[in-house]
Amino acid sequence: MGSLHNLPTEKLQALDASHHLHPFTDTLALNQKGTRVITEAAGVYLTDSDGNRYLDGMAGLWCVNAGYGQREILDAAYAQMEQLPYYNTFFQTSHPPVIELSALLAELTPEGLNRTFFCSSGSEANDTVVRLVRHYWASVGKPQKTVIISRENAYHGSTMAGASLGGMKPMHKQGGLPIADIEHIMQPHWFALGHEQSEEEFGLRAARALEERILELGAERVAAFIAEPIQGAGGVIVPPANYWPEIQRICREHNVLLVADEVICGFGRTGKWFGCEALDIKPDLMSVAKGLSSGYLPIGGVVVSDQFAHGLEQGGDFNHGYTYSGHPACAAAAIANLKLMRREKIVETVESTTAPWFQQRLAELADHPFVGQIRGYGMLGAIQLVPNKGTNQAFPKEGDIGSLCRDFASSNGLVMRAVGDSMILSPPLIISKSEIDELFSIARQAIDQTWAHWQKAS
Ligand code: PXG
Repeated sequence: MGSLHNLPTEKLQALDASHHLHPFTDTLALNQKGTRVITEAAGVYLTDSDGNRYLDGMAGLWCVNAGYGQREILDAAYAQMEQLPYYNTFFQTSHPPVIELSALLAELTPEGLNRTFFCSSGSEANDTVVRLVRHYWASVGKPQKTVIISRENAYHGSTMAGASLGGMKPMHKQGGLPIADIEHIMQPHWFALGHEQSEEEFGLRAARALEERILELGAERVAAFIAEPIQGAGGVIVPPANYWPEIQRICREHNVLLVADEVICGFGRTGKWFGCEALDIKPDLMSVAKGLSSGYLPIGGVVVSDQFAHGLEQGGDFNHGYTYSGHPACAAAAIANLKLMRREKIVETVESTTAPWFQQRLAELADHPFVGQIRGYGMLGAIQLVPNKGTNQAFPKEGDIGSLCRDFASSNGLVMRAVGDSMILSPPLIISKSEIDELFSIARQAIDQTWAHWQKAS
């Protein structure tokens, strides 16, 4: 434990303000307000440096699937660090944890996806995807297939390639992105974009945008389509039921690889091990991270199909890799996490018991006068706040109301994320039914408070 652990909150905040640059943050604004300093966690609860307790409705950043304080994950990482804290997987070497994890993933991932390239995060996984798919097509004699199609409002990470694949305009603006040969099509967000059409008509329209772009570019130039089965950071956007089957058909017909970004959907979040299984998608590649180790140590990877791996083998050296590809302690934590999830039947419990309860409690918020739409799947939920119920009209300044609701929630003891004016939930998968009740009672209270504030102000 660090030596600063017992400092008072103001001292920690002052040091943080002086020396720490935070991700996705307006530094001046944050430093005026001061950070919330989280000091410990157990199960689904966090504690801050003032002793306040919060139900973590976001599982950290959509990652602590097994919940906090799982002793066997800690023990596995510690034991591995004692035996072999680091060795690389370059230059014809390997080590037992990375071998075991690769084999375990092959057991858990959908049929035909049996090999994994390791890295340390979801962003690195998606950078690896870009290099892998371009090298694959060059290896099988189609080097002109370089374009990767993604979607507006997708999130695929913060590295240059990850942010380029992502469809977040404010990210593209900072740093001259996207990099070359990345294209974006519309997202399947019915509430925001297709409200005047039926959900089915809109689902087809959103999927056909992919076909139109492939035809515009020429299929001989298109390497892959990448998408999250359900968009997470974009606002928990569950596509219409006919979207994915149509995407699948289009990729097959035009010989375009299908990459599922499972960084959020993977490892039980949807009630199946992978979002692909829940939505019946057959990807050629899957990016994974977050829930792979339940966030205990940083690890990610790209899992590829046998057919893809065989193609790649035709291309000789793949000139790509990270010092920490398959890091032994991170691999050991991931193995322990996956074994725990499998033994405790955490994914099965989500599917049969806790996710249905979570979705039922979430759906009850639909009749709140401040709620315009409920989106949800498995242990993912979004509560879309609107000024005029029955319309998809936005608030005058996007995000202010969402942030206010988030702040009310945290004052009441719940971490709930705001994406614009959608309130987002993605709790640890070990959450119990009574903890789900507690979560929704605080969420409703926060929405009531935000609504009261809005009515007074307008
Ligand atoms: N793909 C998806 C689908 C993600 O959600 C990444 C890739 C990148 O993973 P890394 O490990 O490089 O962060 C993510 C990450 C948020 C939030 O505020 C979401 C993510 C990360 C940080 C914040 O919702 N998702």
